[in-house]
Amino acid sequence: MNEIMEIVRSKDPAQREFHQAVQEVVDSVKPVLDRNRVFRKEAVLARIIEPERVIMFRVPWLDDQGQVQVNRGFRVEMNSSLGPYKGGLRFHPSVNLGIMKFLAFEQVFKNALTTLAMGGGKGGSDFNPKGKSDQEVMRFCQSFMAELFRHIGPNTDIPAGDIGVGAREIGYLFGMYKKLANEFTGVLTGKSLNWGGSLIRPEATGYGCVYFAAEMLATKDDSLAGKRCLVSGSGNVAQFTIEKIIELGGKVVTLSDSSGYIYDEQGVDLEKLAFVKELKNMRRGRIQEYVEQFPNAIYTGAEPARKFNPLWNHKGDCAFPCATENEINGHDAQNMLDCGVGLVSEGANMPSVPEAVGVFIENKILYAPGKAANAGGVAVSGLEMAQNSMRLNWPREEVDNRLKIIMKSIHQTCLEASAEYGEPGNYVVGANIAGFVKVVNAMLDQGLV
Ligand code: NDP
Ligand code: 2IT
Repeated sequence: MNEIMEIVRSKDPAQREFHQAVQEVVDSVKPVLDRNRVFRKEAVLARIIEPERVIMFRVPWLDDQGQVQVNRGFRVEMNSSLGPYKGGLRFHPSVNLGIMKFLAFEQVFKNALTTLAMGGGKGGSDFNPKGKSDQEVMRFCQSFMAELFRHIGPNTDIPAGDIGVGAREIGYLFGMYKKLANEFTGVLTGKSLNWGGSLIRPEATGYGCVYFAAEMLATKDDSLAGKRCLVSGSGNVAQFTIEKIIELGGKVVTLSDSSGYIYDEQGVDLEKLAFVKELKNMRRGRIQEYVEQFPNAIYTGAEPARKFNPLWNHKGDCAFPCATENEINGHDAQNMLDCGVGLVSEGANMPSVPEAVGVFIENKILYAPGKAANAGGVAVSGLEMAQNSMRLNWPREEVDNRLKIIMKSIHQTCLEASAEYGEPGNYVVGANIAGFVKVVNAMLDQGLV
């Protein structure tokens, strides 16, 4: 195990997020390898941490001033033992190969947990969509796809959205793919409804994250009704997490973006949520505007140098981090416990640093890691692929029911795997072991490739 981590670190010393994601899985699966000589002999760990293929490419585009801009594009095809590579595209200035590899690695285990036939991948660019015109975003997406199209396909690799990639970007990317491939096919998920998208895909990650929380609470004969909830982010995942919490009777008191957060003691209701959706999805504004519209709320600007994030220092029962990786540090985790938080369900990928995860686990709160709790998004992407293959569209209730069944099954799988390996109730260990065993068995069936 130590040797594997040494290799991971020395081969790619700068890829800290990737080291972090691998370390967590390595720690979790140690008892599996101890019990299984074949896994050790076949060097499954060394194989699973190495991407099957990495594509890096130049993305040149012209801005509205006619200036040439150059970004870097990525697609990490991590593991295809369970199905074609599947995973989102992220457009954010922080994107680099280490971030892409951590996300692709997490995606492999997440997709395995969904019960659907999907391998894992991730891609994106260091392009920053903030402040860009629709025309600039379109030219960027077209240039990005001009290279990516030769590497993807409905049975090869199926990208979707992530941070900075929503319905607008998926539309431009799809249009360019269709032109280049001369094929109308389900090569991307998260498409708009009237040209191949699935009902519930926009809602799926947030809804699924709340369904998972409800499953965890049900193990304690509890529910979300009356719970005070702290939510971070205000994008796709946060918006539909809030919508479902409200529907199930909870009260959401926080929301954020990268500039700061709002605290609304009266709670974010459906009317306020509609404002947030319009603000973020249509006007692409800042969350600070919330307090101009609803003056009872308080806005606090982000200060990265601060030891802890005050968003996580409000009285609450449940927390739903839905912004980005490593947004909860050890201080934040301790503050959350001191404020009464007894459940954390991660909408974001790897939002908690290892120290924070340690605090949650030691204190035995209900803690669901992203690869289990946010799997609803990619699961409904899998359902979108199924519908595309059939050239049919399922009604809302059908997709939502399937999503509920999948989240329930992931919850059960995590509990069973954690109990089997002597750590009952530890969803981190459960998710990592269940995902790992499924992927590794498929890899071994398919030989040394
Ligand atoms: P969006 O782009 O829709 O929203 C992202 C939100 O997070 C925005 O509020 C954004 O603020 C904030 N944010 C982004 N980066 C940072 C940062 N460095 N610091 C603070 N805040 C930040 O993305 P999604 O809602 O789709 O994604 C949110 C998280 O959920 C990500 O971790 C993603 O990987 C994960 N996820 C997404 C899925 C999906 O289906 N979309 C599926 C599973 C997981 P700002 O507007 O200022 O940038
Ligand atoms: O992190 C994720 O699971 C996603 N961004 C969704 C991926 C997908 O293919 O729907």
